[in-house]
Amino acid sequence: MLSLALAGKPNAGKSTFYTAATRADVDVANYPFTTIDANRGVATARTDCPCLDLDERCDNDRCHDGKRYVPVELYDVAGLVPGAHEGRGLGNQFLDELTNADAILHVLDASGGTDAEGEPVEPGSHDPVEDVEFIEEEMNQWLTGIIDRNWESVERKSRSPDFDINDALTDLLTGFGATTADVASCLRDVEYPEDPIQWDDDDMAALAAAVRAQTKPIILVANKVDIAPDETLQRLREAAEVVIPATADGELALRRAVDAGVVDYDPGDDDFEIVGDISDEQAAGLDEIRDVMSEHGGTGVQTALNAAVFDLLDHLTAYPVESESKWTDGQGNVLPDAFLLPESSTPTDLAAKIHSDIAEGYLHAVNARTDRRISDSYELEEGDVIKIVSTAS
Ligand SMILES: Nc1nc2c(ncn2[C@@H]2O[C@H](COP(=O)(O)OP(=O)(O)O)[C@@H](O)[C@H]2O)c(=O)[nH]1
Ligand SMILES: [Mg+2]
Repeated sequence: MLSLALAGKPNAGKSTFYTAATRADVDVANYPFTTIDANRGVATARTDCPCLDLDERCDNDRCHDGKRYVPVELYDVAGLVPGAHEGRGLGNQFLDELTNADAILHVLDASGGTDAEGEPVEPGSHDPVEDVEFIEEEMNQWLTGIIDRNWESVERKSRSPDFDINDALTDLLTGFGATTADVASCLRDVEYPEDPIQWDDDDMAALAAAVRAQTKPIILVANKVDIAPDETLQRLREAAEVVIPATADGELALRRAVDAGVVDYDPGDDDFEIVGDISDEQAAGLDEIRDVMSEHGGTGVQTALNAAVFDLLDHLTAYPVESESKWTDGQGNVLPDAFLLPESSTPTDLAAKIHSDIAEGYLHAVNARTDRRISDSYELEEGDVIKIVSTAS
């Protein structure tokens, strides 16, 4: 499963985001280090279900009237403070936990109500633009330290006649989630001395920055947009490539209202409907959320998850079926499964996701939308419905 991590200072709203996105029960409180251990839960990416092209919507649990929710793993990790790479706060533990993530959602308090150390302060008294690069800088420095501390092993290997710098660095960085291809691509981007003994701190820092960017892309979630000045949002947009305005609190309130049966809302919708009895106070609260949503096209929580999965990580959704005419599995369930795969994945990649036996017995695949057999090198597209023909199925 794809894995996303929520990173940021204490008090930015990570646990609120996590609770809303997974609806798991974690401590949400207004003081640093509430989240001591990594919390791991299941959130979802939202996409259009292929059943929109059928006469009837499918009755899959993860499809709400054509809105399909595909599971992704979400980590709520301990808050990071400046100097974490030197072990400040819960620094190293936090950074270790990020190693498992495919992408990072940097949750930032856009209201300016969290200071440089992650302590709650009067909103507006800290400039969040100063924090935009903080996560990547901490990670870069932390990774530089790891490379530096392990450099001797690379130097030792370099004395061997069949030394290959790419292999040696992959060995060093594999724990960080870097593949041979990642390392090769990073080495193309940075200039470095041939002989590992000649590498200095700057070379290691450049490699660390490249590997971090390659393996841990970051998206900025400008949280607490309900109390953030427009002017700050504007400057955040200038300071970061992708900024998703969000109100994690608003999303959590909506999901609780849905649970209570008083609101009709699907995560990622840009509006909601009140369908039950609520107090005047609740109505006023929901009105405020509605105003924020209409300004930003929703609460931003689902938007951020989607941006990470579909834009940052370039994934697509494919739906394996047994029957290419009915789009069902063997039990008659319509569109039973959805898999997230990297762009340019092929039917054999999908087969491997389903089961190793299916992949081993792979014969060919059929595009259920066209009823045509597709080649092994066919590149899957978002929303493809595919029958894998395998000796194992
Ligand atoms: N106004 C506002 N407050 C929020 C929002 N999201 C979270 N908070 C509040 O910010 C505080 C810290 O949230 P928490 O999720 O514990 O932050 P964490 O330390 O990053 O996990 C809590 O009081 C939340 O209720 C939001 O969208 N708007
Ligand atoms: Mg927390």
